[in-house]
Amino acid sequence: MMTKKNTTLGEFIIENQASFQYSSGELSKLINAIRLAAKVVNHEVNKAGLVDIIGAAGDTNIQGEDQQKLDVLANEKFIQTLKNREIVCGIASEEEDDFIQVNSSDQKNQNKYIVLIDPLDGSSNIDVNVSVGTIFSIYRRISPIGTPVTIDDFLQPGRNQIAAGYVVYGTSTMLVYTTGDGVNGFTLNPALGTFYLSHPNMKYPQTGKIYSVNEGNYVHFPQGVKDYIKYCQEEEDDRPYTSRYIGSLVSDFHRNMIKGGIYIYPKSSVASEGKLRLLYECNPMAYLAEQANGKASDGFRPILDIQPTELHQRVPFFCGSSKMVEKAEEFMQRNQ
Ligand code: P6P
Repeated sequence: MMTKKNTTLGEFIIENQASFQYSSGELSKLINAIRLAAKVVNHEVNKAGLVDIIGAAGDTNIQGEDQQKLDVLANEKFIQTLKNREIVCGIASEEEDDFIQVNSSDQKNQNKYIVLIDPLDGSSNIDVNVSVGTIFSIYRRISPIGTPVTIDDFLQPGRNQIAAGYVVYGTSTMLVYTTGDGVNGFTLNPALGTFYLSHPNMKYPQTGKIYSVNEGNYVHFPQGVKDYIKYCQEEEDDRPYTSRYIGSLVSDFHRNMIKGGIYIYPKSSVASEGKLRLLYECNPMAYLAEQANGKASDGFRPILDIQPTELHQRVPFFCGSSKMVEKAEEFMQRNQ
């Protein structure tokens, strides 16, 4: 794995393409397509605050088009980019009720990859200038090449992912991804429009002192989560921990991977399976976590081992430093 800092993402992809099993260059083209879409969305996200000023004439932009919500725009940009480059046979998105069949112009449909995306996670944070993110997950199709994709292509367990990653549109814009050989982070130089390898071989610290959970829901949490939160707040050993909750999954995940920590979105009496989606939020983040020596579970079993049953199903999510996730699971199992 090439880890020389300041390598560009393009150079990195080429250098490491050979290390990817069954490399046919398609995955590299796919990562490049995501890179391009990320730059387009980054531009829109960064000027979001100016829309009211630019679009002073009301809810239309200078082309007279209806001013799109950014998550709708991000969804369209990622889908359009993936379709135009003819490298996938199917796409699923948080913004789309059903999966999208992608036919090739030669009608042979020889493409073998499918992509699942949350095009702009946490988009409600844009109005208050808090960072948001794009999350993506890539699988090889399991139905025969050349035939229409089926729902089963999308309902594969997360363990089958061949690549996953996120873009965090924060104080700087970063693309962080894995193809199964570790996790690498690339920072966008906006002046050049180039991503540079800034965080090679990212690893979760084995433990940490940060816990990320929306404690406003405390009264609704299962007893095991309540007990773990109280454990984090006790004055003992390396505790009390620090509570940090941005309300943007990719941002909380990213900070915890660098500093050590745990993110929890549990089920509750008001959200029977939690809030986060298995296929395009929890599975890709769980794949990244495990590739970075972290852990991700639903409180009892690894996220990546869950057999999906529906495209938009939700699961409880415990993710971060391995020792912290294991401790939280102890409290969950004690109260099962
Ligand atoms: P709550 C954003 O809507 C999101 O999907 C995640 O990015 C974030 O961690 C979570 O939901 C925040 O949800 O219920 O705490 O506001």
